[in-house]
Amino acid sequence: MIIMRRRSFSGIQPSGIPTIGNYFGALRHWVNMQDEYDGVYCVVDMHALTIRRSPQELAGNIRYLYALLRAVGIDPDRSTLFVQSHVPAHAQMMWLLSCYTMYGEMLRMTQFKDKSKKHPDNVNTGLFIYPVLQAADILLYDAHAVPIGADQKQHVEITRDIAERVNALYGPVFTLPEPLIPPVGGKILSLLDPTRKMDKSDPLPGAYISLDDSRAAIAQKLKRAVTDSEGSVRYDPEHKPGVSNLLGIYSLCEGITTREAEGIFSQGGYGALKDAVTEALDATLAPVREKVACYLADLPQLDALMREGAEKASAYADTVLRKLCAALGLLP
Ligand code: ATP
Ligand code: LTN
Repeated sequence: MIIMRRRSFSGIQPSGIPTIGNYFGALRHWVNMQDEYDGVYCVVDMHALTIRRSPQELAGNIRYLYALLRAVGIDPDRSTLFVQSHVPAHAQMMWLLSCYTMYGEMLRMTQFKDKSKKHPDNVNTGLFIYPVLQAADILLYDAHAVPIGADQKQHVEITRDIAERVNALYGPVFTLPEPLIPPVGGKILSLLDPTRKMDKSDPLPGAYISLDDSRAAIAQKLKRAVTDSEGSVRYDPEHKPGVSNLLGIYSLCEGITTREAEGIFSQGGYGALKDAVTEALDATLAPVREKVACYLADLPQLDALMREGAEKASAYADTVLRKLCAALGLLP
């Protein structure tokens, strides 16, 4: 008997080098979910075009991110890993879905409101219909689960609304996806302002640890990480956000609870905690750095892997696109 595994789909923008926040909040879950789900993971390069970028930098970020996803453990035997623009069905599906998405619905999207405030000189229509492309990504693969951070919940909800609208009009074309949000604790905070989330586009590089930071860079950033003047190591996110963030990072690296981490460091000072976090992070990231370097050292091979991923993804996406076209009355 063949047991069909449920499918998960998620995407990440090539908008810079991911941080340990992206890793612990998203990528690590994608890797762990592979045991249970048939994973489809995507470098969403077309989404990244909603903000002006240097073409050379974007091309470099796409390759880096693809190599990184392989390096952290997205396994091509259990998952499909591809670059969005390599599968034309995404753009085609987006147009079809845009005819079933209301203007007023897009106006309510908080990410659109935030990003148009952040880039007032470039409020393009791509930014406005960004969620329709995201809906196309998800619906093309019949995804049941979409692992994302809390900031993306609204986009999965609108995807469900669009899918339900089409299904109600034309019969069961789409699978309805569910957002899968990791329990709290997966939120890594800025090292310089531990009341805000760590963000790869933070203007201050000292605020985040990138997945390609060297041991020396990690040590230097942690030395400057904001703590408090109390001097005792306790896990108390409300009153001691900086120290609690460091304990959180340590526990995620070591696979222990924050209470266990607190027990290890309760007798020492902040210096000892920062040294141990440096050690733990470097041990987690060094193998990733090495693997990424291997992939990037052979670009023809990396491009061949991308092509294979795109072929695998296209085969599935094209069947769902054809199913929708037929339901709508478009001729084959
Ligand atoms: P940008 O700064 O370019 O807007 P970002 O760092 O916020 O990006 P995204 O590329 O938008 O990250 O997100 C990729 C995934 O990583 C999302 O699922 C998001 O929820 C998750 N993520 C991002 N930052 C953190 C963080 N500090 N802690 C936990 N998860 C995070
Ligand atoms: N909007 C998401 C990236 C993204 C995505 C997707 C996530 C694009 N398409 C499909 C899940 C499923 C972000 O900004 N993190």
